[in-house]
Amino acid sequence: MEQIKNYIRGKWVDAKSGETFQSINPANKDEVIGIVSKSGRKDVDEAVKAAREAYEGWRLTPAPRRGEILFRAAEILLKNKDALGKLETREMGKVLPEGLGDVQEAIDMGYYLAGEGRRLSGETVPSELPSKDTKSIRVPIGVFGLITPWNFPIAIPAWKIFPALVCGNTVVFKPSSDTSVCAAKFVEVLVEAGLSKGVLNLVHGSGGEVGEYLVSHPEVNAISFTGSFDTGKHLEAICGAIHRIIVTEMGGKNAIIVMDDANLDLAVEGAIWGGFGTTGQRCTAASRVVVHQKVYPAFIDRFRAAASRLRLGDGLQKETDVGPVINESQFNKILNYIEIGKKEGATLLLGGKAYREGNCSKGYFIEPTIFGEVTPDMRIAQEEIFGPVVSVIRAKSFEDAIRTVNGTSYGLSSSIYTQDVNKSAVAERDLETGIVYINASTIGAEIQLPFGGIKQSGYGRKEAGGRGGALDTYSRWKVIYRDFSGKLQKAQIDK
Ligand code: UN1
Repeated sequence: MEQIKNYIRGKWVDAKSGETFQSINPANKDEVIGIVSKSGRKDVDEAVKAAREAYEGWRLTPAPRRGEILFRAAEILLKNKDALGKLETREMGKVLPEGLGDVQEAIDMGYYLAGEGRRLSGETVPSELPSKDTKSIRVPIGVFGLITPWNFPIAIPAWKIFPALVCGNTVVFKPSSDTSVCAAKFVEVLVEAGLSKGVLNLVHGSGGEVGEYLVSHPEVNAISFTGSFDTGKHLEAICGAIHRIIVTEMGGKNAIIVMDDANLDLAVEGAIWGGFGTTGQRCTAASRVVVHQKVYPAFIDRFRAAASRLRLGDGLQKETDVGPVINESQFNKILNYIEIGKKEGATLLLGGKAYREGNCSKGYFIEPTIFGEVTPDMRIAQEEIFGPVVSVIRAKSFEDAIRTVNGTSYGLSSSIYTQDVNKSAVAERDLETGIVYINASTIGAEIQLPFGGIKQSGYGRKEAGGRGGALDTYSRWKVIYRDFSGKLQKAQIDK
């Protein structure tokens, strides 16, 4: 079992209180993965101070040098991919291929942003005057507080930490306490890659105590947060009052539209993978499927049949398709939503309860659950459940389907299965989400494109990815005018 410490000013240190908490395997509650330092305000103070002091040196480190460290980090991640993927499965529960995929996403992000260290380009544009040059350049923002969730324990930290670093910011990283061990292993990789002390600091602990204090800390310049809407909104209010930049990414109620001309094989596979992949614990999960009434019965039959074949179990086992959910409070929350669905009058078509067979008795397993005849206003069609529960909604027409998809307070990802090029173009234009997929599920965003949602799914700049989500989020524009005429200003103005 691992002893997991904070990493502050280049040293692994215990929390000042000396207290600890446990990180456990959600597939087997008896297995403790790590004993983790339980931090408080004083630890955050130390970490922020270290990041502040390291900022000058890091800001002035040439961006290509900063990028080289990310390149080395990607190489080390690649070398350790197998072990890290397995650790993800043990600490978070996702099946091993997904754990490996998560590490791969961090590797991709590392290589991609290492290259940005040699670009980080701004613009040069002509001036109105003959002897003046004008340009915009990207500069760092300062000390970034980064708060990450448990569902992508290495990828999402990479989404935030890599661009923050390549742009010249220093970082205080507060990962979810459910995946503290993965977070520490990721920081170890960056340390091995050659980061100098204080540039990246890690503080473990609860969101309410450590996270919130970090967000409001006077020496922090900006925050990036991924998590629930309620927490994100609360943090936005704190930042609004103290004039602090915050980027939030807060989940979704994503939907797949299945039109009457859809290739149903593709649509069913998309609904399975989008609804039950990562046990439904993605902010991009396809928790609603909106099906044209003409193909509703056929879709339901095939979707239910395919979902009933999914095998629950420990994600390290080859035959497992769906792992556990992350912890007891999520487990109870999801089961409660299933009860809400039943009370609201939706038809339970599959699953609907905890799963305790065989070696699943010691974990937080919930059967893949499908509700049919869901109406768009039911709570199970409006609220984020973050578990293996899919609501199928009948649509009268294409327009009705678009209206239903748009009719929630979230706006992260959506998808349409159709063979009609015109309908796909209208969907692309009218679906009110940050990401739209055509003939593919709502999940599977790639790191070289911006990632983030609208409405309650996201606030501020894009969370991650591409130049729009990585560079624009972690740098700011500075505009330079240089006059080399040697003439008085007044003499130059002839307008
Ligand atoms: C999240 O769940 O917070 O597109 C992000 C996807 C993943 C990202 C999910 N690459 O499904």
